[in-house]
Amino acid sequence: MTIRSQQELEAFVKETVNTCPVTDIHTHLFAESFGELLLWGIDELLTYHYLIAETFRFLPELSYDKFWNMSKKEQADLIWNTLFIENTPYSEACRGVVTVLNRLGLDLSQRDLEQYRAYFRSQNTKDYIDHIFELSKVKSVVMTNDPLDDYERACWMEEAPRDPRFLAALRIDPLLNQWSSSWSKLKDQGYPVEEELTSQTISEIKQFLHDWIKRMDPLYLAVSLPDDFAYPEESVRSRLINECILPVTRETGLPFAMMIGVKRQVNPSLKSAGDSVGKSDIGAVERIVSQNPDNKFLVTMLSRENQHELAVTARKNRNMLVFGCWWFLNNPSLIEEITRMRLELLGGSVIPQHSDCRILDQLLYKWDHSRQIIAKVLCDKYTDLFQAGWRLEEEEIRQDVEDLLGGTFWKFIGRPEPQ
Ligand code: RAT
Ligand code: ZN
Repeated sequence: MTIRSQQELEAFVKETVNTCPVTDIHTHLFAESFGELLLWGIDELLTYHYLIAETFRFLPELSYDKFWNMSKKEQADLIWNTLFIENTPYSEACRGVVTVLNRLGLDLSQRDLEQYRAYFRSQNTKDYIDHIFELSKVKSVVMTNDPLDDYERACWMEEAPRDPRFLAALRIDPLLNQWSSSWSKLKDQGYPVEEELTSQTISEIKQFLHDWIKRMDPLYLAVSLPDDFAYPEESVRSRLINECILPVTRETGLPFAMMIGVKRQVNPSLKSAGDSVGKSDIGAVERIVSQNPDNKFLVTMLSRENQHELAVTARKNRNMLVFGCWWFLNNPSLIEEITRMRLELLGGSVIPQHSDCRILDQLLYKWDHSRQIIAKVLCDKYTDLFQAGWRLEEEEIRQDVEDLLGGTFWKFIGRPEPQ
């Protein structure tokens, strides 16, 4: 059906974006078979590392040690009181908790944390997972899978039946960023490697990657990289990229996902909340993608200052797909600005958003909030076309939205989208 008016256009775009099933291409969520790695519920929501960092800002007297020695429940109580009772929860991470509680139908007028806890206690994991996927209209999520984590590795070794909603991504941060301590872990797994990158070590690392690719069936290999990431350079990381990661991803056809611009542990006292951001050199991205045209790259950058040049670099290199508004960029004002700019430079050849959820329930807010903005930006783009006399079919809009919320990713990785 042809859209006849601007009003019709707006209503149709909003409805379509709000109901279209999503493939969430980067999360830290886990399927039920991963046991304690799957996080959900109010105490997990409240102790999200984004909220921990915010809490310390309001409690200058609170010692870091005192906080970290508290139980999870005590930490959650303190965060709730500080950010939700004593202050108004309008930061994006706080607003997220409010959206989740609201979407679950809990009574926000009471602000009664114990009542919320009682609700979550009454849920069982299996049904709750189904409920969240249904409510958020997320079709599948890509996990972050670390083969050097002992607990996680044991889960993979059990070969439990896979939940098709939870897809794998092989994360290789320890390999690329901490080789001096990781090499012995490969050795413990039976790969005869040494710290020095001898030819045997290189071929054993490649074997390690091939074995884990076979075991996990990941959709891509991924790494987060520091703000001073350089390529090429004289470094262990660059050698590992050139001699292991690029050949293995080329052979297997898997994309190499680079998440660039994190300054790890600028405040170690904040532990998992202690990482920050730095502007990176787009030249490193340009060089790695253009010198390796037979490799596929998924790229996101953490600094706002890198976003425009990142989009331009994607215009020049079709083996690269930009994805998501990552971490400190996952805020409405920045998502809007970045999404608008990306659609203007790249049309639909982009993945506008991923959630980065660590706690299952967060799917509700991260996607609700992002859908709102994606719909708004798309409406503006379609309105510009409409006013210039271009007439759109509903089916065309539906297709665009499906592509932005998953289709473009599946086409890029060259796999059929699971139905
Ligand atoms: O957004 C986050 O939760 C960060 O802590 C990181 O996990 C980041 O997304 C990453 O994947 O390294
Ligand atoms: Zn992440």
